[in-house]
Amino acid sequence: MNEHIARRRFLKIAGIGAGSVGAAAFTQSVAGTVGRAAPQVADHLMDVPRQVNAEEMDQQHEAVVNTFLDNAGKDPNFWRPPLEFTMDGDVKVFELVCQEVQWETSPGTVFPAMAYNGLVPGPEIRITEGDQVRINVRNEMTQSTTVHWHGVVVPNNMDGVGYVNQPPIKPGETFAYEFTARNAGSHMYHSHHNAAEQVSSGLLGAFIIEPADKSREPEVTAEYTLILNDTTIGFTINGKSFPYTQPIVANKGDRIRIRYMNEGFMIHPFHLHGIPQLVFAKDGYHLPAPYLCDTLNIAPGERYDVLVDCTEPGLWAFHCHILTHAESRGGMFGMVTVLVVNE
Ligand SMILES: [Cu+2]
Repeated sequence: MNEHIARRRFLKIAGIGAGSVGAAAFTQSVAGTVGRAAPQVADHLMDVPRQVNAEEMDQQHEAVVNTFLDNAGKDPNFWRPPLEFTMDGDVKVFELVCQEVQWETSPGTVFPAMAYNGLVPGPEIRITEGDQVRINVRNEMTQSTTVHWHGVVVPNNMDGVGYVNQPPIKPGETFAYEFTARNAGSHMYHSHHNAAEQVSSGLLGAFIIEPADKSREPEVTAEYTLILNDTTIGFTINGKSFPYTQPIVANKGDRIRIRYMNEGFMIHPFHLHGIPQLVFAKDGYHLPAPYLCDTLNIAPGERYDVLVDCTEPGLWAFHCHILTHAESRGGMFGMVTVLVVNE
């Protein structure tokens, strides 16, 4: 890319704000082919025939990047706003509804999916250590489900494994999960009934418990949660595949926090170009010795918290480094986004 084009692209998304909050209820527009089967890696590798010439291949790669730039800032739910709650005495009450939906991951690619409150992943639930919570889970799907609070210390009968801790929540039923938040950190919630199908189809979300003592938290300009998923609806970050992922937009001098969560079946080594990542917590627990890296391997079920000091201006690719999760002959796809550092 020559300098002129690079500058134009940089300006195109410079100035887009950090993760939007307070967005209204999300309505997923279904523009493409409904019910398309999950694309295999081989399909992606072959989506540009081998006989195309270099110019045609390059045009397709450029078009995908341009779609990403054009879509920047246009998905207010990509960085999930925290779920609203009501108070019942001292208890914070959240409502989750499980539904079968059609979910578009990238332009024209729509999958049959499962959603909490219409979103894949579900809404972020964010509370504080010591909070008493009740989460009412209503099942409007055609199969039973449960919810497991992954990483969260809960009473045994609230752990959400079908027939181990509770009978499954049958279609049409509601189950109330109640507990007090005891361990701060970056946690998750997901189905634990027919979970291989239900979690990979979208029944997953971030469950963040902020520490009661805020002095334990690093000071940051902004924070972003990247939930990784694979298999049933393809390689996704927060339910979207490149070019429908969103960039992280920061200013030079900012310090940002990224919470990684892997809800997929595969390991995803996340590589940030240009700037190292300081890993300071694993599975919600602070590390005794934080460490720097440029590629962080995230296994299924794991969460990592990292800090990025945005010292280097420009557009920095940020992607899974298993390259079949990120790029094909047709251009970048799947687990790819960009960190934009404005001068
Ligand atoms: Cu990957």
